Amino acid sequence: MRLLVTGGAGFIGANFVHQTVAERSDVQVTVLDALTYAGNRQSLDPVADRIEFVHGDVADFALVDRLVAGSDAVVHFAAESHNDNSLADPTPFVQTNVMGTFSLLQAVRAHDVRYHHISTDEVYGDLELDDPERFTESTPYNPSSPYSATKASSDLLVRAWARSFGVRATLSNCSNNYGPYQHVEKFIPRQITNLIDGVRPRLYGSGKNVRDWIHVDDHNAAVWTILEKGSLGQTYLIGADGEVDNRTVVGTLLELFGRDADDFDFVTDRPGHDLRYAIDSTRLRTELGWTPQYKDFRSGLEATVRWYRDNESWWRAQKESAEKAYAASESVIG
Ligand code: NAD
Ligand code: TDX
Repeated sequence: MRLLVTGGAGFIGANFVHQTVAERSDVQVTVLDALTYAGNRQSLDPVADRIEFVHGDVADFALVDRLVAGSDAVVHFAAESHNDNSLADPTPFVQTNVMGTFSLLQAVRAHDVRYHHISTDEVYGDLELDDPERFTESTPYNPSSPYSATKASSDLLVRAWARSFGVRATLSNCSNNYGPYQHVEKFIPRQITNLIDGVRPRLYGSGKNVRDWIHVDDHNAAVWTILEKGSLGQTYLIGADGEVDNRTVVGTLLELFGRDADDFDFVTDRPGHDLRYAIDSTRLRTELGWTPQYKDFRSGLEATVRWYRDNESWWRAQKESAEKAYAASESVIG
């Protein structure tokens, strides 16, 4: 199988490429990545001689058409992915997440190529802390941020191309991922690298916001399950029953670093900050037989801390600019 992976130099995409190369010798991987601030060629170093890398933009119709024509399937990870950045400047989010997806859809339509679309649980908006319902495939879309609005838009394009043009597409909406190679702007790597540097972790608002954490390898195993066994036109929610509030995540990290439990700062909240995400992944589990392998969040976090300690050369160059961007909008409130 010739597989085109967009965004393969990013966090989830790079882990997907590593997993694919390690487990599927019959798959020939081509990565298309624009190497934005979030993309890192080094993330693909361990598999560099086993894949083809193309430096380019998913919104470049001519390039995408050529690459898709030479592929049997596409997995589309490439996106602008950070909520805080989308609040500062939504422009690249509309361009990459909407126009980039449009460009891929036109190409897979023209060449009748199988397409899997990577999306997020954020398209469903948020839940109250005590809401007994979790997100399912039929929850109405209700995005809050420019990031989630552009991801929702891209999902709707995929659904329309599947229905109206018969594009052989599946979609997945996953919850918050953690693991190696995640950019230091994101919550868990930001706090881990702060702690490595002896800086206090920073919690937005009350710290009561809940995210439904899943290890990146479990997400990627689910993507392969859907590629191989999913029904065309169908959406699958991916989640590992990993709800934890942000305050607890910081508490666990402080413990792992041997620091005092109150050794953190509350800072200005994110505007429009979603309160809680929670995924019901029954369809994926019962219809396709997927189950997560990482069941203990604390030991998953411990391994992730070890990875950041052991791979400082991977993240160090980005730490200062990420913190500078936060300093512009963030102040300590408690
Ligand atoms: P990331 O920001 O770490 O990586 C994104 C990658 O896409 C980078 O390598 C970047 O260079 C590349 N890219 C950006 N714009 C591009 C363009 N115009 N053309 C080509 N490449 C471009 O993101 P991530 O966290 O790995 O997320 C990957 C996908 O998974 C995204 O679609 C995101 O919406 C989705 N997702 C992420 C999470 C999460 O917790 N991180 C959860 C659910 C879904
Ligand atoms: O310093 C911080 N302090 C803090 O309290 C940062 C960076 C974040 N937070 C909070 C905000 C969220 O409640 O932590 C939580 C997680 O924040 P992010 O890592 O920015 O993730 P989130 O906004 O939940 O979105 C992520 O999951 C869904 C990914 O970035 C998206 O790409 C994905 O779609």
